[in-house]
Amino acid sequence: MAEGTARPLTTDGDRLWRSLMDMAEIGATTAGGSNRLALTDADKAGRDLFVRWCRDVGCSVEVDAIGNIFARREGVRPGAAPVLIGSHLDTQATGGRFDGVYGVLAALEVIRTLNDAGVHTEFPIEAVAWTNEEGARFAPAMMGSAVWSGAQALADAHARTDRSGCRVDEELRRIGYLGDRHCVPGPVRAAFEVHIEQGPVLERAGRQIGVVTGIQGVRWFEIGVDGTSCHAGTTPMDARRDPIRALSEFLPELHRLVDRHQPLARLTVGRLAAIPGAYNTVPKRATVGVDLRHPDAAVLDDLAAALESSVLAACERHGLSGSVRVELDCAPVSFAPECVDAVQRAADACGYHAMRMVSGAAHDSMHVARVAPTGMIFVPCEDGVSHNEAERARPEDLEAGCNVLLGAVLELR
Ligand code: HGY
Ligand code: MN
Ligand code: MN
Repeated sequence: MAEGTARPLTTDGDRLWRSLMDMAEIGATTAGGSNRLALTDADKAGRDLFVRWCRDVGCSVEVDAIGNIFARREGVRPGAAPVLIGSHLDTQATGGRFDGVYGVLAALEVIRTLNDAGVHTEFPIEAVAWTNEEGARFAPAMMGSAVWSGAQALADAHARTDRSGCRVDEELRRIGYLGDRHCVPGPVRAAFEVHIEQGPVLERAGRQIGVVTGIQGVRWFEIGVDGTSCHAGTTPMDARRDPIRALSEFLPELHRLVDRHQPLARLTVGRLAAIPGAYNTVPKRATVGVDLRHPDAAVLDDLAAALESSVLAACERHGLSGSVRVELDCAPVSFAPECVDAVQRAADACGYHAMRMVSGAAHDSMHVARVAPTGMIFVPCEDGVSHNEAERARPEDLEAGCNVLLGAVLELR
């Protein structure tokens, strides 16, 4: 901290931690993680708690037609466009206590701090909880921010179903979050999201703050291979049309393809199913869910093309019919320099060791950045572990990230 400069306003890290632990009680798993899959009763309970806390600090709360929650603290300049700060409350089924929820509760802590300090900003501040960021129950991921930004049609999102056939709109209605606010962005001054890094970069570099300059591209593929179901004991091997024969050829090929694009390319096969799924019946269909990522859009295109030809060629060799459907397609995003610089200045003013970096994980800010100047702030998580019940973050790092979020917002006033 330079001599003579006023100490920046800081947030209450203990209060933030208490809020995080209170929220973590909802959907707590026995292994110490969180399970608040989107639009489940646990997600509802988390949403209700967040809404109550926001109303307790004087925010007006609106919910839009895809369930995004906007908790508004008024500014002093009538008609000024809001600054959005937020993230998501939904988790993976075996998620941690910080992914997403930290960004939502840090936004609330910023509002609590401004109230305590009697600080009024010209613009309104809206703390946001985006619906279904994870895409773990209903694909695609980042659904709420996608609909809000115009990247996905509301009707398409409403019609998406989970594995048991429940529709998004029915579940939103059931949990009381099928809101009447239109899913259109309106003017937004800027947006910030603070999040755990979910990777090892900050921890390895010994830095407390990540000044995020952008997010790598991500694409999801739903691969289907159709064969013919038949008896496992009586059907000769050369008389079968077994979809698993194609999978056992193209999956190794996809990994070899990505191995040739290291260290940046990422391939994850997170969903596998054989239908009907009996030991003694050759499957009539096999489905594979693939997540492919790369920071360079052109390379991601090449990898996607190679994936599709590998799948279809393997099916052809075995006389099977194959399909590759793109379930999610988010191009790499670069954040607005004014927001990146505001985050940097806020980190510098607090005296934190910061570094600039690109996000390996996807975030709602990918969609928000398409309609408003956006920035992100990262803090380390232990061993970079996330999407895992063992996800851990240090209270002092969470407080530091929250202070930078507050500082970045105040940089704009
Ligand atoms: O998929 C992602 O990168 C995010 O963590 N949901
Ligand atoms: Mn997240
Ligand atoms: Mn996540």
